[in-house]
Amino acid sequence: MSEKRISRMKDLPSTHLLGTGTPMCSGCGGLEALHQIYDVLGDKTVFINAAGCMTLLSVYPFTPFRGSWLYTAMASAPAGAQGVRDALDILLHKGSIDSQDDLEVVVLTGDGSAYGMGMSATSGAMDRNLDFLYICYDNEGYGNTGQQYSSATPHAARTATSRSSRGYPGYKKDLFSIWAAHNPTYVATVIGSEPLDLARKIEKAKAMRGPRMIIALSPCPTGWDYDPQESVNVGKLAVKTGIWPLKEYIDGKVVHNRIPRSRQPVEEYLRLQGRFSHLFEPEKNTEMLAEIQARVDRYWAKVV
Ligand SMILES: Cc1ncc(C[n+]2csc(CCOP(=O)(O)OP(=O)(O)O)c2C)c(N)n1
Ligand code: SF4
Ligand SMILES: [Mg+2]
Repeated sequence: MSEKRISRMKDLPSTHLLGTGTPMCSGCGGLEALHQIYDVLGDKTVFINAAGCMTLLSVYPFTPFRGSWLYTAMASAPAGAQGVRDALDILLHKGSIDSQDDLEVVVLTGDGSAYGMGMSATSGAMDRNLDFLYICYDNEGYGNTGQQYSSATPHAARTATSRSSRGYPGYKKDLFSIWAAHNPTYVATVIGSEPLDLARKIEKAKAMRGPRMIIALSPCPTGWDYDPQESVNVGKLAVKTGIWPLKEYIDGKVVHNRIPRSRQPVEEYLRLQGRFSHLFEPEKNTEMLAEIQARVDRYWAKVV
C-alpha cells in the first residue's frame, strides 16, 4: 500500500481542509467525500475520529482541519462524541461560551467501525438522541491495515482475508436500514462523485438537530485495485448500475433521490476493479455475475 500513497495534500485548493503533506493514496474516494463535506460544514466543527485511514490526516500536533479533531479507539467514537457534546452543553449552560462558539459534533469513521466494532456505541448514541452528525466513509474493508474484509465488504470481492477464487463469501450489511430502524433525525447515502447530491444532503443535515447519519461510499484505488484516475468513474458507475442507491430516511420514510431508469449492468462497475478480476479471468464466472446482478435487480424491483 505504501508505494501508492503519495503526498497530495499540498496540492489541494484552499478550502476548509488545509494541506499538510499528510500521506494519503492518490484518488482516495473517502478523502474526496470528506473534502466536500467539510466545505459545507465549515470550521465550527469538532471531528471525533476512530482509527482508520483518515486518522493519518492528523499527525500530532498538526491537523489539516481549521476546526478541531479528537482521536478515539475504533469502537468508541460515538461515546467520545457524547462526552464532547456534554462538555459543550455545560460550557454553554455556565455562560463560559456563547452560542456562536458552539461546535457541530461530527463522528468520522470508516466502515470497520460503523458496520462492526462501533455499532453498539452508535446504537446507544441514537437511543440517547445525541445531537451529532455521523459520517461513515465506506471503502468496504479495513483499508488502513491492508484491506481485510469488514461487514461492508461486497459479496465475491477479493480482500487480504478472502483470497479464494470465490472472494468474500458474506454479503454487505445494510447499515442504512439498521440506522433507520433506530428512527434518528436523518440518514442519507452519498458519494463524492455526485457532489451536488452530497452538498444538498449535508446542508440539510447541518440544519437539523439530533442523530444525523451519513454513509459515503468511498472508492478506494488501493484496496479495490484500480487506476486512481478512475475514482470518479467508479463512483458514478456505482450509482448508474444501482449498486449504490442514493437515498434519505427522514420523517419515518425512505426517499430515493436518483432512480436509474435504465440501469447499466453491474459488470461495468465490477470489471474496473481488480478485487473482482477473478470473476472475469481466466474465464468469466457467469453464475456469480448473474447472482450479483439479480440481488441489485431485486432491490430496485421493490423501489419502483
Ligand atoms: C480494537 C482495534 N482493533 C484493531 C485495530 C487496528 N486497526 C486500525 S485501523 C483499522 C481498520 C479500520 O477499518 P475502517 O474503519 O473501515 O477504516 P479504514 O481503515 O478503511 O479507513 C484496524 C483494524 C484497532 N485500532 N483497534
Ligand atoms: S487505502 Fe483507500 S481509503 Fe485508505 S487512504 Fe488509500 S485510497 Fe483512501
Ligand atoms: Mg474501511
